[in-house]
Amino acid sequence: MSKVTRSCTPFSGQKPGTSGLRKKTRIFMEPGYVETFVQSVFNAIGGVQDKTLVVGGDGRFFNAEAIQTILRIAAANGAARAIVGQNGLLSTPAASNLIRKRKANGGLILSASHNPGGIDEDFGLKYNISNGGPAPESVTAAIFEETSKIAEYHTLETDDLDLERLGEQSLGSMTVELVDPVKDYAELMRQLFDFGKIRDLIAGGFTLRFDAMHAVTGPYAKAILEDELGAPAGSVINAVPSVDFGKGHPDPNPIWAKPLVDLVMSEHGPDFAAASDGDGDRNMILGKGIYVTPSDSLAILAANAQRAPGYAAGLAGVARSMPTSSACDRVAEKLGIGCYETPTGWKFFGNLLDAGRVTLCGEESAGTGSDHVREKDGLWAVLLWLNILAERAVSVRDVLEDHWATYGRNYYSRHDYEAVSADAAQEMMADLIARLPELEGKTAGNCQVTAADQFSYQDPVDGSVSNNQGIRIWFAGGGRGVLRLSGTGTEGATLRVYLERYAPTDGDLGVETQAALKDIAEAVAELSRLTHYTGRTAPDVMT
Ligand code: G16
Repeated sequence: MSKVTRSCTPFSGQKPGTSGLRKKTRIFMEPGYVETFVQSVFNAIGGVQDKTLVVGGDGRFFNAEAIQTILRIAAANGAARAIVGQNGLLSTPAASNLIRKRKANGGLILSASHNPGGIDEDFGLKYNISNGGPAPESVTAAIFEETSKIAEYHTLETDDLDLERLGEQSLGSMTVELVDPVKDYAELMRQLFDFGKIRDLIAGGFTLRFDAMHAVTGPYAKAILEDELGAPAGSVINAVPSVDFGKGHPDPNPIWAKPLVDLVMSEHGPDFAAASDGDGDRNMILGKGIYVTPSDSLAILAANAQRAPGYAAGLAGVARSMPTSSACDRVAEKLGIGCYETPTGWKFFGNLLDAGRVTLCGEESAGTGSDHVREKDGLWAVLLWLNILAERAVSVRDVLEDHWATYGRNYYSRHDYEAVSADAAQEMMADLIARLPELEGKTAGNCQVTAADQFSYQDPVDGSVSNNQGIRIWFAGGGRGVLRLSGTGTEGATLRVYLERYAPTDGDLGVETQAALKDIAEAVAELSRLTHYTGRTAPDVMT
């Protein structure tokens, strides 16, 4: 086994987006691509000499091969230890937990999240820092800077490791420790929730279905929901992770998890259903005959978290991404706790969590989490919901309707226009930005604009500023439209249009969501000249 230094030239476009580097798998498979990116990460963080790293991914195509490459580079750069999930598997929240629990210096997580997997689909790689959370913008900017000037990388010439064998192996002078991906995570969940109560609920006949979408949460959900909490075998479906997610799209939303939605809407649907994504950090919550929007789910969890032992002391505060509905703001106000509005990207919650300013965070993109790790956590959200349902002994629908009756309802939907020409999308945004100052007072369809701006964020902990984080348009009556371009797509541009309208407690709380938002959707399309620029008249996905 010998250490070698290979000269290389930079690959263009190794720029981390909303959540790490995401590209087509074939791009990651180009000779030297993973090597240069990983070496650039190590260069940007001051090297990995004597450091401990956690490495794992969602099991998609090329996961295992990329892990072998990462381990060689880490060893050749002098890392002391790599803690790796058996067979290269670690859900994103489980990786975050391991970084924290084992006091690792950081971690490399391989995932393109909810994007499909396969040689012609997507792959991703991101670096998480020692708090267990995604690297902040200062670090991702330094990584990108390194990728643009990299001239050599260090690696080992050696055979592949056996990623199945639990325990320690040596790779040069680095120790590689293969761990059970589920054990530590399950232990953490046991500390946060009343497993006895949830077990009693299920034993009493409460039925549930969890769709792991052929992705990484399968083993976690089986171990926790079936083996430990007593849900009957078969309650967790699509539970075996596969490299191409069963040729599916592991995105837990009403479009891609439609069979689950159809099931809960049917006569024989379970009392509770949920799904998680490729790497296990997203969640979708459903009850008999009802879908809970991620924004409502965050608000409901914030209002009820104290019913779970891990949150019995109350919440320090809550945070949500800017495009997420303001439903949780109303809960924070009632609880008299802080509420923060951050740009899209879980990395922006890290400082608030570390500083103890917030306990719960969430996003419209099906992400909810707490200070137990520094990533969003799909199964955690499911367990918190189950704990609340066990305590309140009412249905999901009752919880939701009771919430609206108490706080009013924030009607909410996101419309995605996928694989739009990147140039057209940029032009559309630039045109709208140029016209922002003149929008106030304008009428579009049935809506009148009251204000419009671009969202900027100043981190209250370290003072860093992030500009250009999305266009906001407010309408008379309290409606809002937000437009931004996704930072996680791999093909052209994905335009996201976020729509929201508030109905007070004495307003109409039972309208169909898209009907409630129709006027705002039309106004936003008109003001942004969406069809003119994109050629689209309807979104590809509505969540
Ligand atoms: C990532 C980020 C989230 C973000 C989501 C969508 O999630 O961690 O914070 O909300 O992408 O981002 P965008 O709108 O830019 O596509 P994940 O689950 O994909 O890692």
